[in-house]
Amino acid sequence: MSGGVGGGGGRPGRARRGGSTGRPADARGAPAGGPTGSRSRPDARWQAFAPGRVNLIGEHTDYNGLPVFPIAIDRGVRIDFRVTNDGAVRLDSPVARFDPFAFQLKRPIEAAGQGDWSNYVRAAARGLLEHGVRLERGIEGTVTGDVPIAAGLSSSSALVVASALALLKANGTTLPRLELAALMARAERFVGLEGGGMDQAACLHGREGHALRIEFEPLRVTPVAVPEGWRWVVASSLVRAEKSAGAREAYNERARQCREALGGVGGGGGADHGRTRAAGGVGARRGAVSDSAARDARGDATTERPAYRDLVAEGNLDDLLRRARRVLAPVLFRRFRHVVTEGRRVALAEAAMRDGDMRRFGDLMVRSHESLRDDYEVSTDELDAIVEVALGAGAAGARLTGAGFGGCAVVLCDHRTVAPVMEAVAARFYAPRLGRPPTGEEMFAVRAGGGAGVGERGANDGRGRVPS
Ligand code: GAF
Repeated sequence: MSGGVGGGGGRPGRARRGGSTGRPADARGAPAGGPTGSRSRPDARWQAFAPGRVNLIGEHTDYNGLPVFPIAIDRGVRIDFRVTNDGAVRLDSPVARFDPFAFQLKRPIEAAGQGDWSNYVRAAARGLLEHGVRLERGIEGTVTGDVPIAAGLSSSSALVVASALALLKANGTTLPRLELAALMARAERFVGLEGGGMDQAACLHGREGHALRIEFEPLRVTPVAVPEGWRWVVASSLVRAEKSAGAREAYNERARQCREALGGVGGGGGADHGRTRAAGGVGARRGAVSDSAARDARGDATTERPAYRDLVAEGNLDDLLRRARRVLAPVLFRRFRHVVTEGRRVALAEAAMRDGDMRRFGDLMVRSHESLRDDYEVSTDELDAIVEVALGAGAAGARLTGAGFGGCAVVLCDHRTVAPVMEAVAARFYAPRLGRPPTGEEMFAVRAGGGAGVGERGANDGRGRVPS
């Protein structure tokens, strides 16, 4: 097992934090105090469920048009709802800090204040309306869930997708999953994060026992069976990574730097160079699921610009990196090196999983973490510490998952090492910080779960999944 993660300062740059408290943010000890718990809603005939995701490898590659490799998890967001005829959306939550809200399904749908949770529901409605979906009936209901929020597990995309499924059901219509994933990825940018398309695609295409290779331009999803006997453990760094707040600026800055680096290496040098092909592979018009369609729609298809995918496909990565080092400023070179090497690691990791070689998979996770820490500068001391403790206790691999800047680490264990690894992380990471063992929302084992769905509440199979 390769080491070298964690420990000591003096490394190039640390991620700016979304706001570290060093302790849980709600009375129940959840890392982020998400819309958890359940509330009886006797008048709600329907339920939409959308899972969170854990990205196994391929971080900050999606908005650069390179593949990712996540799992949907067996935790998610539920909306119990009834259909209304007044064209309004009215939702509440059992969590006190999430105020009830209402808005009309009429364009334009205005944003609420920054950080307001209703913006994710508004984003879904706005995306559907702009896509030409007629939304005449509304929904009234309650949002609950068990995926910690601001934890890098994509609770926000789960809320966007669950909202879209509820609105589609209320209006008696559907969209193909790929199309809906691409649409919701664009729609979620309403909250201001220049995200790629990973989270919404993973949420809609999850398959039990399978990881998902997600490619962009055009959007494609290929399930890959996780070998028997391997488990993923998720451990919160206790640092919130709010997509709608502090982490957003740092994330968007990375996206800008990637475009600039691509322009430099590709020959254009301008900050905007390559933007159209590096924007995450989520189409721009009704029915589109590819960025080529988006380029066509903007009338710029004739300007062929470099894409990370083309550069990586050119062959020798060392040559490419030598060229990049010559033309890029140091910080842009490091961002560039992360993106292209991470793209390569995704392909190697998928091959390792298909070969059943999960030790190799774990090594690649560690390389990914090191690159995110040193080149992309999105890790934190807390994430590094979890990775170091987990590897020291026998985990096959560990890395930060999601955007970073806080959030969670994902740890790969064979079934025999799950317990010792969790014990070590509890003793060496949580005990000194919390003075108590972690709750089941701070550290937990996850399975690769199924995708989002909507149906009658009675059809719920007991784990939140409903027919699509
Ligand atoms: C966030 C974004 F929403 C994703 O699109 C992805 O870029 C991820 O950060 C980093 O890999 O979850």
